Amino acid sequence: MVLLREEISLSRAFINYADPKNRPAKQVYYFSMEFLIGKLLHNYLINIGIQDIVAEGLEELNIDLQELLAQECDAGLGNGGLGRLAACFLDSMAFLGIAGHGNGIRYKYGLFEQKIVNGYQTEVADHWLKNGYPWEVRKPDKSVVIKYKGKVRVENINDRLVFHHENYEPVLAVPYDIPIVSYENPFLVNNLRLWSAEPLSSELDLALFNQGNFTQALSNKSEVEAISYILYPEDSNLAGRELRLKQEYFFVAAGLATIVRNYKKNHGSLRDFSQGVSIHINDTHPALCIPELMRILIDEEGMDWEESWNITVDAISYTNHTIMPEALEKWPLDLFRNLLPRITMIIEEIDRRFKEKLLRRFFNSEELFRSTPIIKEGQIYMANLAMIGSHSVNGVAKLHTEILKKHVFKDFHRIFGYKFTNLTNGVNHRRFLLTANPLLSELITEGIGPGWKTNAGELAELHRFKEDSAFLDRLAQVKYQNKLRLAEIIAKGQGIQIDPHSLYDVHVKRIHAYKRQLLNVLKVMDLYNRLLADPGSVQGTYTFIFGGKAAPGYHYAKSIIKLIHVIADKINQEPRIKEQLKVVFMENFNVSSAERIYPAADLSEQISTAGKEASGTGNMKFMMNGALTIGTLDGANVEIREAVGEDHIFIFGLTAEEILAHNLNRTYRSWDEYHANPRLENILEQLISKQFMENDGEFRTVYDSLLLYNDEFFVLKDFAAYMKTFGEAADRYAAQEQWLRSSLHNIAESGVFSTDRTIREYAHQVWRVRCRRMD
Ligand code: 26W
Repeated sequence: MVLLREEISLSRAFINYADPKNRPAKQVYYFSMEFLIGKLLHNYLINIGIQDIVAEGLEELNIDLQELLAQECDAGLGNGGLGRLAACFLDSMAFLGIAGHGNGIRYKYGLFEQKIVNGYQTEVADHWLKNGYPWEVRKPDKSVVIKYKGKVRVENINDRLVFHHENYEPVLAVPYDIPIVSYENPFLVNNLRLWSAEPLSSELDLALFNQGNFTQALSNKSEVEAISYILYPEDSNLAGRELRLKQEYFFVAAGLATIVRNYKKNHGSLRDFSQGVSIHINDTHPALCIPELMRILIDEEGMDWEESWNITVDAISYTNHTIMPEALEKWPLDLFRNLLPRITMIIEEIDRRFKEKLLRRFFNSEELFRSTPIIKEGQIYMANLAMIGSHSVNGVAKLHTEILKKHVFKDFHRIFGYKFTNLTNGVNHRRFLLTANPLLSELITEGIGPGWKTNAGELAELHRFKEDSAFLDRLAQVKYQNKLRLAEIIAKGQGIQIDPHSLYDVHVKRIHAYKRQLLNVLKVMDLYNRLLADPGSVQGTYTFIFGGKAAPGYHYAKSIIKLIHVIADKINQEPRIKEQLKVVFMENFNVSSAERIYPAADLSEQISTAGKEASGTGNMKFMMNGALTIGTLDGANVEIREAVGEDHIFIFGLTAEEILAHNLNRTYRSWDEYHANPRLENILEQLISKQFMENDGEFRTVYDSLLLYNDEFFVLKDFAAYMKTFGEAADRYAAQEQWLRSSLHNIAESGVFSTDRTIREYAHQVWRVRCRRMD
C-alpha cells in the first residue's frame, strides 16, 4: 500500500528512469472494441469503502441510496460476453495492483435498447450520453490525428526507404478517461480511455460554410463523427463494412500513439518497449495494433524491420473468443488498401516474410500454405495476422483452447505450438456477488468472514456448512428474498404474477441459434402438452425466464423471441395450468437487469451445442449466486463440472467430439429424431399449426431449420436427453435440502471463476508483469 502511494508521488516529481529501481511498473493496455461496464457508482462506493457512510448521509437528506443508484445510466458499450469480460478484467487488474488500462471507443450510441412490441423485438437507440456522463473527463490536449486514405510516396534516402503518407483524410481522436478504482485501495486508480472522433478543425468546416458549401461541410462533419457513432450490434456475425474497419483503426492508432508518446517521455527510446509495455488484443478487432506498431517503429522511429518485428511480437498478445466461422474477421484487400494504404503495405510485407519462413521450414506442407497466410484470394484474414504478430494466443476455456489447437488453428499450432495457452475466463465476483447479492454476501461473511471478497478461493470454507441445517435454511431464505424481489420487478414491469416458491429456470444471454433457446422452448411446450393431456404428469411449479437481445438483422433470432412470447401468452392464460407453469421474457437484458436476475435464479440454462460456446461467463455468475447448472459439455461448463463434481450439476447431450464426428461423417438425420419421438413430432407440428400459432406460418423458418435444413445445432438430437435431465433437476429441487446443499456446494466452488484468478494467470503467463497485491 505504502509502495503504491510512493509511486504516485514519484510519478509527479522528476525521476531518473535510467535507474532500474525507478522504472515505472510495466504497463498493460487492454485494447477492446467493447467495454460493457454497466453502472459504476455502486462499484465506486464499494471499492472505496464508503457505501455505508454515503447511505447514512443521504438518509439524513431524505435520499434513498438505492433510488439514487437507479438514476445512473447503464453504459452498454458492448454486445455480450466479450465486452463484459473486458470490464471485469479492468476491475481485477486494478484490484491486483497491475497498471492495466482499457483502450476503446466512446460510442455515442451504445447497444440498442430492446423494446418488445406485440412480442416482437424493436430497437431503440441508446442515447446514453444525453444527460452527460459524470465519470468521464475529456482530455482535448491528449488528442491524436488519425490518417485515412491518401497515397504513400516512397523515397530512397541514403539507401533507406522512407515512406510519406500524403493527401490523407485526417480525423481527430479525442480521449475521454474513466477512472477504474481498485477495491480497498483508493490510491490505485487505473484508466479506461475511450476515443471520440471529431473533425480536425472546425475552421475547415467554417470555410466550406462560408463558401456556401453547406451540405458538404455538414457531410464532412457527420462522416467523421460517424466513426464513433454507434456500436455494431452483431455479436458474432461479421459486418464487413468500411465504417467498422475505420473504427478498428481509429482506436488502435489513437491508443498506440498515446502509449508510445508516454513511453518515450519516460524512457527516451523505444528499444526496450516490450519490457515496459504489454498490449493485449481482445479478439481480432484490434489486430491492427500489429501493423500500426510496426509503422510507428519503422516510419517514425527509423528502426529496421527485424528489430521492429521483435519488439512488436514481444509486446502483443491475443485472445480468441469464438470459433464460429462467420465471426472470424476478414476484409477485402482493396477496401483495406484504399482506406489504410501504408498499413496494407506493412501487412503485405509481414505476409511475404511469413511465407518465406514457412517455405524454409515446412517446404512440403501444402495445407500450411493454404490455411495460414494473412492474405488469401484478395482477403485479409485478421486471425492469421493476430496469430503471426503476437507472442501469445489463448482460448477462453480448456475445451475452447483444445478446439483451437486441434481444429480451427490446427496448422498454426504446428508452426507456433509454443504460443498457445489456455486462460479460462472469469467474472468479477465483487460485482456479481458482493454488490449484486447483498443478502447472500452478508450470509457468507457471517459464516466464513470477509476474506472471500479479496480472495475468492476462501469461498471453499463454506463447505463447513453443508450439514448445518440452520445455515442451509438461511441460504433458502436469502434465495427466496431475491426471488421475491424479481417477482416484484416482473409484476410491476409486465403485470405477470409469478410464484416465488416455483423453480426459477433462467435462460438469459444473447439470442443465437447455437445457444439453443429453441431447445428450451421445445421443453416448455412439451411440459405444457403433457400437463394438458394429464394434469398429474408433471410435478412441481415452474417459472421459465428468458431474456436477451437479437442482432437487429438476425431474423431467426428475432423469430425465437416472438416464439417465446407466443408460448408465454398461451401458457400464462391457460386456466388449467397457469398455476403450475409461467413463462416470462425479460425485456432489455443488460448488466443492470442481470444483477437482479442472477441472484434470483435456481436453475441456470447453459445448453449450447457442444463445441460452439467458447466459454460463457453467465454460467459462472449464476453458479456464484447459488444456481445449479443444467448444461452441455461446452465452454466453461466443462470446468464447472470439474469443480463441483457431477452430482452437483446436470449435464446432458452430445459431446463436442460426437458432434464433430456427425458433421464429418454426415451421420445425423433430424427426421429420424422427429419420427422416433411422438412428443417431439407433436411439438413441431404445433409450431406450424393454425390452431396453436395465431399467425399461420410465422414459425415456418424455425420448423424448416430443424427438419428441412437438418437441424445444424442438434436441437432435436439432444431433446430427449435434455428432458430427462430436466426431470432429474426438478426432482432434486423437490428434495429441498439436497438442492440447498448442492447450491451451497456451487457457491463454495465458484472462487476459481473470479477474474482475480484469470488476471493473475494473464499477468504471469502472458504479460509477464507482477501483481503488486499478494504476489
Ligand atoms: C465481427 C463481429 C463479432 C463481434 C463480436 C465477432 C465476434 C464477436 C465476439 C468474439 C463474440 C463474443 O462475445 N464471444 C464470447 O466471448 C465470451 C468471453 O470470452 C465468451 O464467454 C463467449 O463464450 C463467447 O461467445
